[in-house]
Amino acid sequence: MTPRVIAIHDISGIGRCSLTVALPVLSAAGIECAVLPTAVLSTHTGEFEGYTFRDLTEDILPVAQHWKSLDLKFDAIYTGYLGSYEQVELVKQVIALLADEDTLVVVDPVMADEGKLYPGFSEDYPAQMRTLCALADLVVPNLTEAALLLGCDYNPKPDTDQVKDILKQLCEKTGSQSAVLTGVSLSPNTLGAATRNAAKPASSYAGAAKIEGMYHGSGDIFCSALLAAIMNGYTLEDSTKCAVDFVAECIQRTYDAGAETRYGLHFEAGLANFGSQFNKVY
Ligand code: PXL
Repeated sequence: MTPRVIAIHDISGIGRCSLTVALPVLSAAGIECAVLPTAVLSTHTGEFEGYTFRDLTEDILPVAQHWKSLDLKFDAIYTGYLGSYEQVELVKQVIALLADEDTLVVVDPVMADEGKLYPGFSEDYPAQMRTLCALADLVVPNLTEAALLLGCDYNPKPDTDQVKDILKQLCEKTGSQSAVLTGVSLSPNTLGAATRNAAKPASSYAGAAKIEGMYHGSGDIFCSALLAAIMNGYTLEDSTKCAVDFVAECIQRTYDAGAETRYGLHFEAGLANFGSQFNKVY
């Protein structure tokens, strides 16, 4: 059977993030992606002024209840950018309604980068996000989000031991089974992600050649590719490597195009190749 994932994010029409990357990346990997949009925006909220925002909070539970009535099985529930406290509460209810004991719950606690909360999030949002992480099998924060979840200072360049400690604390303090920490640079010329797997609590690291710059939506592409690989039976460590490589390739293509980074990563030309590595023998 084709694995089925619920992706709970906003749709930002321009900017290649959230559902406009989760859907194509998961589909290319042979995964059915059931979308549960939380809001529709004209663009994402970083580096754009005057964007429109249509809130879909009222639709979240009715959509989930309809899916429940169809008696469907969901192999994973994947949450990303959520616009408010209320949406976090509703997503917890969606998980309670639709996840069974085999459903992998993946929380990307999208709220901050480079030491700062994204526009529109209040200082107490991280504590709320932590309550959602408590329901997760896997959390996928960047270094800023990890610091906010743990209530500690943001360190943009942790060393190997500090990375291990952040991962351990993420699992112990949020209650998530496993964690993948993104934006980790363990040597001057690499950037990648570190992993702590509940099944064998040792840390691992995957890096790729670093290109300077802040690329919008790269976290969303990373987490979508990570989940695509996991759903195709890869281990957490191999999935992390696969996602790091895919994001690095997309960043290189975007850089080569000389594109404005707020328009997101040029991932499209790499999708067929990304998908072709999976057997998709469902
Ligand atoms: O890429 C994360 C993201 C998703 N959705 C919206 C955003 C952002 C980051 O800024 O603004 C609407």
